[in-house]
Amino acid sequence: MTTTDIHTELLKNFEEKIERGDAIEPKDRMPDAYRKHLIRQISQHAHSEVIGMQPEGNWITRAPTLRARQILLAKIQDEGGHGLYLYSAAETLGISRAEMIEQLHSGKAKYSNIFNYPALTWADIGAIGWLVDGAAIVNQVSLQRTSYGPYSRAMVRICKEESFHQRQGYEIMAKMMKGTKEQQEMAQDAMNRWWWPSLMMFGPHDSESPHSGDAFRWKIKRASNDELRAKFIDKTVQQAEVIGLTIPDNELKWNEERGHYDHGPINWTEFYEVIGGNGPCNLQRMNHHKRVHDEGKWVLEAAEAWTKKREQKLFDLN
Ligand code: BYC
Repeated sequence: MTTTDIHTELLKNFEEKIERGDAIEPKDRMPDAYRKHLIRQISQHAHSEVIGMQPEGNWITRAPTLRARQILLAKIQDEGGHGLYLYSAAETLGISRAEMIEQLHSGKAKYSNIFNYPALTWADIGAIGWLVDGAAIVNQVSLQRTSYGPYSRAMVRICKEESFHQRQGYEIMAKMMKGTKEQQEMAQDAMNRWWWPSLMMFGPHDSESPHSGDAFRWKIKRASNDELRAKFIDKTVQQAEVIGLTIPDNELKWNEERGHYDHGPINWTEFYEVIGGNGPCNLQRMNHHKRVHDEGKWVLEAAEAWTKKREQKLFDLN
């Protein structure tokens, strides 16, 4: 067998596995492009979870009640945990955590557009939980069936926690809508500011999505950007109606034929500006991450020194 024959045989095995719906595991042979595609997506997903702690973290000390503070704190800790599952899943593909952080700091790796907007009021915490986590769940439920085993298993655990997050946000919004006129206005204002960026979370329209072709061929993506966006809109419109919030889109209308809501145009210029580094909070988010990363270096160094010492002890005993 020549090298080319072996290569063709390995590729055939991989494609048959994908076709049968078998999970691809870390030690399986896989095309380099599949590995790179997953490293890009999973690491960006991990960075989103970690950077996403910032806008919410800003409100821990200002939560209106002790109960609200405890719940918010628990939610933010969950997001940190999600980041860790995902960094671990990406590491099984042959990239180190340090390399991923380096790619984030250099701007090579993206993170979700949504975390580059400020959380201005307590209602924003409601909007983040309800809309942002709500959008994330719709996306992540479909990723539970993604073809890479460690990613799909991480998604199963993450989705269980996300549904609590979504309810936490919805509860805040529902409570504010039962409150004073000022509280109702605050909730509507948060809705107005977070609605469109939440729709952008699903990525560009399918016709403009360069990675979707490979993602579908390899069963990394199980539903398209537009399909998931439509699912999110359909369920959120109902929820907004129940608590009396208005979706800030004059063109929003049920389309009987499609079985989905039609919506107004999304501002893709804003989306590309934000993911290109020019959103309202990109600089703040990145500077904060870099500063905290530097300040926490001693923890990593201490852990490494301890491991080295322990290994030496074991060696001496043998
Ligand atoms: N933001 O070809 P496309 C959370 C980029 S966090 C920024 O459609 P793909 C939470 C895309 O990367 C949940 N960039 O890409 C945490 C690509 O650029 P590159 C985060 C975006 O990968 C704390 C280009 O646009 N969830 O729940 O097929 C507190 C073309 O896009 C975005 C995930 O990360 C965006 N929104 O599809 C609260 C889900 N959209 O890489 C909540 C996992 C697109 O070539 N990721 N881009 O430079 C995915 O499912 C897919 O990667 C996407 C994009 C659907 C996001």
